[in-house]
Amino acid sequence: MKLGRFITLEGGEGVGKSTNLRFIEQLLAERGIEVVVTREPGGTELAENIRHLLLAKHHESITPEAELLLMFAARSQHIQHVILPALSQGRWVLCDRFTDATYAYQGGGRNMDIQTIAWLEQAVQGDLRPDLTLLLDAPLETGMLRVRQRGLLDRFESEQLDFFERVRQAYLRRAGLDRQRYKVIDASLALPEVQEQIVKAVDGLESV
Ligand code: Z5A
Repeated sequence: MKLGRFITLEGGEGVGKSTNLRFIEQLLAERGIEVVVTREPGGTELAENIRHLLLAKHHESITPEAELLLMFAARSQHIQHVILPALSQGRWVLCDRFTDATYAYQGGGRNMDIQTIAWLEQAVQGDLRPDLTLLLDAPLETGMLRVRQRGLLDRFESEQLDFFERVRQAYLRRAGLDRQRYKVIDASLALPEVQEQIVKAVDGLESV
């Protein structure tokens, strides 16, 4: 049984997910809402180990199929041990990336079959879907510049520009299919303006 609300933050590299995750956490706390903040891949001990495997650079290349299955293996642990228990206790869950990232990175970026992703989604999640997905969208150069200023790049961040363009387009396509659940936020604006859009989207969810 699900009582709390499930909010996910999505978008490409450096669009401000982590920054705005902290902002939303504070916003909800001010309204007296108990919130669990978490991330994917990760969120449990085992899932964080899988995250490390996925982000590190290895001598052996990871096949797209292995990457996809590892994402869902981590997600299964995360859902059963963190997300569902919190929601069933009435707490809200705020998650940095979820299955939309799989559609965008493995589906869009790696050109993997969408039906296979949809099958795994159903098998691992059952009916669980986010109540609200904030898609932080910005031109590639904006996010890339922010990430590169940070220093060393992980395995995903080392991909080519056309990979990230496919990821961005896949996100926007999905958002276009369900305007109720997705709110596209213009993340190229200055932070106060980005956060103004976020407050509106979260207010919309609260009043539902
Ligand atoms: N992945 C996948 O392939 N499939 C899946 O199913 C899932 C994930 C779940 C996880 O990385 C990787 O896993 C990810 C996709 C893949 N690939 N990559 N890369 P992650 O989510 O942990 O890392 P990330 O996307 O690379 O996040 P990030 O680089 O940390 O970016 P961010 O959280 O969106 O940005 P930030 O740290 O909040 O902001 C970056 C900088 O910009 C920082 O200095 C801020 O102060 C600054 N900033 C933020 N907003 C603004 C504005 N509005 N103006 C100016 N400056 C700003």
